[in-house]
Amino acid sequence: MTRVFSGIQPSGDLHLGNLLGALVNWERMQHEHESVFCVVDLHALTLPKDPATLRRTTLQLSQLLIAVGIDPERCVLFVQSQVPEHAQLAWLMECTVSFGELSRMTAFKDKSSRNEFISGALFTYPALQAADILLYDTDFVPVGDDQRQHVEITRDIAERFNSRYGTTFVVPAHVIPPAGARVMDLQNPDRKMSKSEVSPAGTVNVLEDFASIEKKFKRAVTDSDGEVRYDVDAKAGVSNLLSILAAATGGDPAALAGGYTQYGPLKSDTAAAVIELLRPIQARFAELEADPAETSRLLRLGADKAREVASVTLRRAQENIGLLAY
Ligand code: ATP
Ligand code: LTN
Repeated sequence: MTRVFSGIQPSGDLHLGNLLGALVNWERMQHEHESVFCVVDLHALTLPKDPATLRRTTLQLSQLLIAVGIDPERCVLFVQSQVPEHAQLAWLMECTVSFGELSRMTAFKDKSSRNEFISGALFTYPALQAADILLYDTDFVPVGDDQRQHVEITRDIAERFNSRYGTTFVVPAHVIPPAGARVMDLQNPDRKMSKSEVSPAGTVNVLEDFASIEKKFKRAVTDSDGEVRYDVDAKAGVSNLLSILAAATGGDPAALAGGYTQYGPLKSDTAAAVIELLRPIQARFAELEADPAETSRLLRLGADKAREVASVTLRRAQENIGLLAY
Protein backbone atom coordinates (compact mmCIF):
# COMPACT_ATOMS: atom_id res chain seq x y z
CA MET A 1 0.00 0.00 0.00
CA THR A 2 1.32 3.48 -0.79
CA ARG A 3 1.94 5.89 2.04
CA VAL A 4 0.75 9.50 1.99
CA PHE A 5 1.75 12.29 4.36
CA SER A 6 0.19 15.70 4.72
CA GLY A 7 0.30 18.49 7.26
CA ILE A 8 -1.76 21.46 8.30
CA GLN A 9 -0.78 24.44 10.44
CA PRO A 10 -2.76 25.38 13.54
CA SER A 11 -3.05 29.04 12.60
CA GLY A 12 -6.44 30.71 12.38
CA ASP A 13 -9.89 29.20 12.30
CA LEU A 14 -10.67 26.35 9.96
CA HIS A 15 -12.98 27.53 7.19
CA LEU A 16 -15.18 25.98 4.53
CA GLY A 17 -12.33 26.20 1.97
CA ASN A 18 -10.00 24.13 4.17
CA LEU A 19 -12.78 21.63 4.76
CA LEU A 20 -13.95 21.17 1.16
CA GLY A 21 -10.55 21.74 -0.46
CA ALA A 22 -8.34 19.64 1.79
CA LEU A 23 -9.88 17.77 4.69
CA VAL A 24 -12.59 15.99 2.74
CA ASN A 25 -9.73 14.53 0.66
CA TRP A 26 -7.81 13.50 3.75
CA GLU A 27 -10.88 11.71 5.02
CA ARG A 28 -11.13 9.82 1.74
CA MET A 29 -7.44 9.01 1.49
CA GLN A 30 -7.36 7.22 4.83
CA HIS A 31 -9.50 4.49 3.22
CA GLU A 32 -7.25 4.17 0.16
CA HIS A 33 -3.68 4.62 1.45
CA GLU A 34 -1.61 4.25 4.54
CA SER A 35 -2.16 7.83 5.69
CA VAL A 36 -0.17 9.98 8.06
CA PHE A 37 -1.63 13.39 8.97
CA CYS A 38 0.12 15.93 11.14
CA VAL A 39 -0.86 19.15 12.91
CA VAL A 40 2.36 21.09 12.36
CA ASP A 41 2.60 23.24 15.48
CA LEU A 42 6.38 23.68 15.12
CA HIS A 43 5.84 25.21 11.70
CA ALA A 44 3.27 27.58 13.20
CA LEU A 45 6.01 28.87 15.54
CA THR A 46 7.97 30.30 12.61
CA LEU A 47 5.80 33.38 13.04
CA PRO A 48 5.51 34.58 16.66
CA LYS A 49 2.46 33.15 18.47
CA ASP A 50 0.85 33.80 21.80
CA PRO A 51 1.44 30.57 23.81
CA ALA A 52 -2.14 30.23 25.05
CA THR A 53 -3.45 30.78 21.53
CA LEU A 54 -1.09 28.20 20.05
CA ARG A 55 -2.13 25.64 22.67
CA ARG A 56 -5.81 26.31 21.99
CA THR A 57 -5.58 26.25 18.19
CA THR A 58 -3.45 23.08 18.16
CA LEU A 59 -5.94 21.24 20.32
CA GLN A 60 -8.91 22.67 18.42
CA LEU A 61 -7.54 21.78 15.00
CA SER A 62 -6.77 18.24 16.17
CA GLN A 63 -10.34 17.88 17.46
CA LEU A 64 -11.73 19.28 14.23
CA LEU A 65 -9.78 16.79 12.13
CA ILE A 66 -11.24 13.98 14.20
CA ALA A 67 -14.70 15.55 14.02
CA VAL A 68 -14.44 15.68 10.23
CA GLY A 69 -13.97 11.90 10.23
CA ILE A 70 -10.21 11.51 10.18
CA ASP A 71 -10.06 8.42 12.31
CA PRO A 72 -7.07 8.08 14.66
CA GLU A 73 -7.59 4.33 14.74
CA ARG A 74 -7.46 4.02 10.95
CA CYS A 75 -4.69 6.46 10.04
CA VAL A 76 -1.88 8.10 11.96
CA LEU A 77 -2.99 11.50 13.27
CA PHE A 78 -0.59 13.37 15.53
CA VAL A 79 0.84 16.70 16.66
CA GLN A 80 4.30 17.39 15.25
CA SER A 81 5.96 18.56 18.50
CA GLN A 82 4.89 15.34 20.25
CA VAL A 83 7.17 13.36 17.97
CA PRO A 84 10.63 14.77 18.75
CA GLU A 85 12.18 12.97 15.77
CA HIS A 86 10.83 15.79 13.56
CA ALA A 87 13.00 18.45 15.17
CA GLN A 88 15.95 16.05 15.34
CA LEU A 89 15.86 15.08 11.67
CA ALA A 90 15.24 18.72 10.70
CA TRP A 91 18.80 19.55 11.83
CA LEU A 92 20.25 16.93 9.50
CA MET A 93 18.04 18.32 6.73
CA GLU A 94 19.33 21.85 7.37
CA CYS A 95 22.85 20.53 7.00
CA THR A 96 21.93 18.96 3.67
CA VAL A 97 20.04 21.84 2.03
CA SER A 98 21.94 24.84 0.69
CA PHE A 99 21.44 28.51 1.53
CA GLY A 100 20.84 29.14 -2.18
CA GLU A 101 18.09 26.55 -2.37
CA LEU A 102 16.32 27.98 0.68
CA SER A 103 16.69 31.50 -0.76
CA ARG A 104 14.62 30.53 -3.79
CA MET A 105 11.51 29.58 -1.80
CA THR A 106 8.64 31.87 -2.77
CA ALA A 107 6.73 31.13 0.45
CA PHE A 108 9.65 32.62 2.42
CA LYS A 109 9.85 35.69 0.18
CA ASP A 110 6.12 36.19 0.53
CA LYS A 111 5.94 35.73 4.31
CA SER A 112 9.11 37.67 5.07
CA SER A 113 7.82 40.65 3.10
CA ARG A 114 4.55 40.63 5.05
CA ASN A 115 5.93 40.25 8.57
CA GLU A 116 7.99 42.46 10.80
CA PHE A 117 9.89 39.79 12.73
CA ILE A 118 11.56 37.30 10.41
CA SER A 119 12.81 34.31 12.37
CA GLY A 120 15.67 32.11 11.25
CA ALA A 121 13.20 29.25 11.30
CA LEU A 122 10.97 30.97 8.74
CA PHE A 123 13.94 30.67 6.38
CA THR A 124 14.76 27.04 7.25
CA TYR A 125 11.08 26.04 7.36
CA PRO A 126 11.44 23.69 4.33
CA ALA A 127 14.08 21.61 6.16
CA LEU A 128 11.54 20.82 8.89
CA GLN A 129 8.92 20.06 6.25
CA ALA A 130 11.39 17.70 4.53
CA ALA A 131 11.91 15.95 7.88
CA ASP A 132 8.13 15.59 8.30
CA ILE A 133 7.81 13.90 4.95
CA LEU A 134 10.99 11.78 4.90
CA LEU A 135 10.57 10.30 8.39
CA TYR A 136 7.66 8.17 7.17
CA ASP A 137 9.10 6.76 3.91
CA THR A 138 6.35 8.75 2.23
CA ASP A 139 5.45 7.96 -1.39
CA PHE A 140 3.03 10.83 -2.02
CA VAL A 141 2.44 14.26 -0.55
CA PRO A 142 -1.01 15.57 -1.39
CA VAL A 143 -0.86 19.35 -1.03
CA GLY A 144 -2.00 22.36 -3.01
CA ASP A 145 0.05 23.90 -5.79
CA ASP A 146 1.43 26.54 -3.39
CA GLN A 147 3.37 23.74 -1.66
CA ARG A 148 4.90 22.25 -4.81
CA GLN A 149 8.23 24.00 -4.26
CA HIS A 150 8.49 22.59 -0.73
CA VAL A 151 7.97 19.06 -1.98
CA GLU A 152 10.54 19.62 -4.76
CA ILE A 153 13.14 20.77 -2.25
CA THR A 154 12.32 17.73 -0.11
CA ARG A 155 13.08 15.50 -3.10
CA ASP A 156 16.36 17.33 -3.71
CA ILE A 157 17.37 16.96 -0.05
CA ALA A 158 16.49 13.24 -0.05
CA GLU A 159 18.44 12.60 -3.24
CA ARG A 160 21.48 14.52 -1.99
CA PHE A 161 21.44 12.73 1.35
CA ASN A 162 21.07 9.35 -0.35
CA SER A 163 23.95 10.04 -2.73
CA ARG A 164 26.26 11.44 -0.02
CA TYR A 165 25.56 8.94 2.74
CA GLY A 166 23.96 5.91 1.07
CA THR A 167 20.33 5.12 0.50
CA THR A 168 18.41 6.38 3.51
CA PHE A 169 15.17 7.98 2.35
CA VAL A 170 12.32 7.22 -0.02
CA VAL A 171 12.11 10.09 -2.53
CA PRO A 172 8.50 11.34 -2.35
CA ALA A 173 6.32 12.71 -5.13
CA HIS A 174 3.99 15.68 -5.06
CA VAL A 175 0.40 14.97 -5.96
CA ILE A 176 -2.25 17.59 -6.46
CA PRO A 177 -5.11 16.20 -4.42
CA PRO A 178 -8.07 14.98 -6.51
CA ALA A 179 -10.13 18.03 -7.49
CA GLY A 180 -11.22 19.42 -4.17
CA ALA A 181 -13.51 22.37 -4.42
CA ARG A 182 -11.81 25.73 -4.54
CA VAL A 183 -13.97 27.88 -2.33
CA MET A 184 -14.02 31.60 -2.99
CA ASP A 185 -14.69 34.45 -0.57
CA LEU A 186 -18.46 35.10 -0.40
CA GLN A 187 -17.95 38.88 -0.52
CA ASN A 188 -15.17 38.87 -3.06
CA PRO A 189 -15.60 35.78 -5.24
CA ASP A 190 -12.48 36.54 -7.28
CA ARG A 191 -10.37 35.75 -4.22
CA LYS A 192 -10.12 32.42 -2.41
CA MET A 193 -11.63 32.04 1.03
CA SER A 194 -8.64 32.40 3.33
CA LYS A 195 -7.79 32.61 6.99
CA SER A 196 -5.14 35.27 6.66
CA GLU A 197 -7.18 37.76 4.61
CA VAL A 198 -9.51 39.61 6.93
CA SER A 199 -12.93 39.14 5.39
CA PRO A 200 -15.33 38.07 8.14
CA ALA A 201 -18.46 38.41 6.00
CA GLY A 202 -16.87 36.44 3.17
CA THR A 203 -15.50 33.57 5.25
CA VAL A 204 -17.57 30.71 6.69
CA ASN A 205 -15.91 28.91 9.58
CA VAL A 206 -16.46 25.25 10.28
CA LEU A 207 -17.46 26.08 13.87
CA GLU A 208 -19.68 29.02 12.99
CA ASP A 209 -23.24 29.16 14.30
CA PHE A 210 -25.93 28.34 11.79
CA ALA A 211 -27.83 31.64 11.92
CA SER A 212 -24.65 33.48 11.03
CA ILE A 213 -23.94 31.06 8.16
CA GLU A 214 -27.43 31.64 6.74
CA LYS A 215 -26.93 35.37 6.92
CA LYS A 216 -23.57 35.20 5.13
CA PHE A 217 -24.99 33.16 2.26
CA LYS A 218 -27.99 35.46 1.98
CA ARG A 219 -25.62 38.41 1.61
CA ALA A 220 -23.17 36.62 -0.71
CA VAL A 221 -22.10 38.77 -3.64
CA THR A 222 -23.54 37.60 -7.00
CA ASP A 223 -24.18 39.77 -10.07
CA SER A 224 -27.05 41.62 -11.68
CA ASP A 225 -27.94 39.55 -14.75
CA GLY A 226 -30.17 37.21 -12.75
CA GLU A 227 -29.30 34.01 -14.59
CA VAL A 228 -28.19 30.89 -12.69
CA ARG A 229 -25.38 29.42 -14.76
CA TYR A 230 -22.03 27.80 -13.92
CA ASP A 231 -19.41 30.06 -15.47
CA VAL A 232 -16.46 30.74 -13.18
CA ASP A 233 -15.05 33.61 -15.24
CA ALA A 234 -18.21 35.52 -16.09
CA LYS A 235 -20.21 34.66 -12.96
CA ALA A 236 -17.76 34.12 -10.11
CA GLY A 237 -20.22 34.62 -7.23
CA VAL A 238 -22.99 32.38 -8.57
CA SER A 239 -20.48 29.72 -9.65
CA ASN A 240 -18.94 29.74 -6.18
CA LEU A 241 -22.37 29.07 -4.65
CA LEU A 242 -22.93 26.25 -7.15
CA SER A 243 -19.54 24.67 -6.39
CA ILE A 244 -20.13 24.87 -2.66
CA LEU A 245 -23.59 23.34 -3.07
CA ALA A 246 -22.11 20.61 -5.30
CA ALA A 247 -19.25 19.85 -2.91
CA ALA A 248 -21.60 19.73 0.08
CA THR A 249 -24.15 17.46 -1.60
CA GLY A 250 -21.90 15.42 -3.90
CA GLY A 251 -23.49 16.85 -7.08
CA ASP A 252 -22.16 18.56 -10.17
CA PRO A 253 -22.18 22.40 -10.23
CA ALA A 254 -23.20 22.80 -13.88
CA ALA A 255 -26.00 20.26 -13.53
CA LEU A 256 -27.25 21.85 -10.31
CA ALA A 257 -27.57 25.22 -12.06
CA GLY A 258 -30.47 23.81 -14.11
CA GLY A 259 -32.58 23.51 -10.98
CA TYR A 260 -32.64 27.28 -10.31
CA THR A 261 -34.07 30.32 -11.98
CA GLN A 262 -33.35 32.78 -9.16
CA TYR A 263 -30.48 33.58 -6.83
CA GLY A 264 -32.54 33.56 -3.60
CA PRO A 265 -33.35 29.83 -3.55
CA LEU A 266 -29.80 28.97 -4.66
CA LYS A 267 -28.43 30.92 -1.70
CA SER A 268 -30.79 29.38 0.82
CA ASP A 269 -30.27 25.83 -0.51
CA THR A 270 -26.49 26.30 -0.40
CA ALA A 271 -26.68 27.60 3.17
CA ALA A 272 -28.90 24.65 4.13
CA ALA A 273 -26.51 22.12 2.51
CA VAL A 274 -23.51 23.64 4.27
CA ILE A 275 -25.36 23.57 7.60
CA GLU A 276 -26.27 19.89 7.10
CA LEU A 277 -22.63 19.16 6.27
CA LEU A 278 -21.40 20.99 9.38
CA ARG A 279 -24.07 19.76 11.81
CA PRO A 280 -22.49 16.35 12.58
CA ILE A 281 -18.99 17.86 12.54
CA GLN A 282 -19.95 20.49 15.10
CA ALA A 283 -21.73 17.88 17.23
CA ARG A 284 -18.71 15.57 17.26
CA PHE A 285 -16.45 18.54 17.94
CA ALA A 286 -18.58 19.54 20.95
CA GLU A 287 -18.21 16.02 22.39
CA LEU A 288 -14.44 16.10 21.99
CA GLU A 289 -14.21 19.62 23.38
CA ALA A 290 -16.09 18.47 26.49
CA ASP A 291 -13.61 15.64 27.02
CA PRO A 292 -10.05 16.91 26.46
CA ALA A 293 -8.65 13.78 28.12
CA GLU A 294 -10.07 11.67 25.30
CA THR A 295 -8.43 13.94 22.71
CA SER A 296 -5.13 13.67 24.57
CA ARG A 297 -5.48 9.90 24.52
CA LEU A 298 -6.14 9.87 20.79
CA LEU A 299 -3.21 12.19 20.11
CA ARG A 300 -0.89 10.07 22.26
CA LEU A 301 -2.00 7.03 20.31
CA GLY A 302 -1.13 8.89 17.10
CA ALA A 303 2.24 10.08 18.40
CA ASP A 304 3.12 6.55 19.55
CA LYS A 305 2.26 5.09 16.15
CA ALA A 306 4.21 7.87 14.42
CA ARG A 307 7.28 7.35 16.61
CA GLU A 308 7.43 3.66 15.78
CA VAL A 309 8.17 4.58 12.17
CA ALA A 310 9.97 7.89 12.72
CA SER A 311 12.49 6.56 15.23
CA VAL A 312 13.67 3.86 12.83
CA THR A 313 14.16 6.35 9.99
CA LEU A 314 15.92 8.85 12.25
CA ARG A 315 18.32 6.21 13.55
CA ARG A 316 19.13 5.13 9.99
CA ALA A 317 19.84 8.74 9.00
CA GLN A 318 21.97 9.37 12.10
CA GLU A 319 24.03 6.26 11.51
CA ASN A 320 24.50 6.91 7.82
CA ILE A 321 25.62 10.51 8.39
CA GLY A 322 28.21 9.40 10.94
CA LEU A 323 26.72 10.17 14.36
CA LEU A 324 27.63 7.75 17.12
CA ALA A 325 25.05 5.17 18.12
CA TYR A 326 24.07 5.11 21.79
P1 ATP B 1 -3.80 31.28 4.26
O1 ATP B 1 -4.97 32.10 3.83
O2 ATP B 1 -3.08 31.81 5.44
O3 ATP B 1 -2.93 30.84 3.13
P2 ATP B 1 -5.47 29.10 4.15
O4 ATP B 1 -6.78 29.35 4.75
O5 ATP B 1 -5.32 29.25 2.67
O6 ATP B 1 -4.41 29.96 4.86
P3 ATP B 1 -3.70 26.84 4.50
O7 ATP B 1 -3.29 26.53 5.90
O8 ATP B 1 -2.73 27.48 3.58
O9 ATP B 1 -5.09 27.65 4.57
O10 ATP B 1 -4.22 25.53 3.80
C1 ATP B 1 -4.73 24.40 4.42
C2 ATP B 1 -5.34 23.55 3.33
O11 ATP B 1 -6.59 24.11 2.92
C3 ATP B 1 -4.49 23.47 2.07
O12 ATP B 1 -4.51 22.15 1.59
C4 ATP B 1 -5.17 24.40 1.09
O13 ATP B 1 -4.98 24.01 -0.25
C5 ATP B 1 -6.63 24.29 1.50
N1 ATP B 1 -7.37 25.52 1.22
C6 ATP B 1 -7.16 26.71 1.81
N2 ATP B 1 -8.04 27.64 1.35
C7 ATP B 1 -8.83 27.01 0.43
C8 ATP B 1 -9.92 27.42 -0.39
N3 ATP B 1 -10.40 28.66 -0.35
N4 ATP B 1 -10.49 26.51 -1.20
C9 ATP B 1 -10.03 25.25 -1.22
N5 ATP B 1 -9.01 24.79 -0.49
C10 ATP B 1 -8.40 25.65 0.35
N1 LTN C 1 3.87 23.90 4.72
C1 LTN C 1 2.55 23.30 4.70
C2 LTN C 1 2.25 22.51 5.95
C3 LTN C 1 3.16 21.34 6.09
C4 LTN C 1 3.15 20.17 5.28
C5 LTN C 1 4.20 19.35 5.80
C6 LTN C 1 2.38 19.74 4.21
C7 LTN C 1 4.17 21.19 7.00
N2 LTN C 1 4.79 20.00 6.83
C8 LTN C 1 4.49 18.13 5.23
C9 LTN C 1 2.70 18.50 3.64
C10 LTN C 1 3.73 17.71 4.13
C11 LTN C 1 1.51 24.42 4.53
O1 LTN C 1 1.80 25.52 4.92
N3 LTN C 1 0.35 24.11 4.01
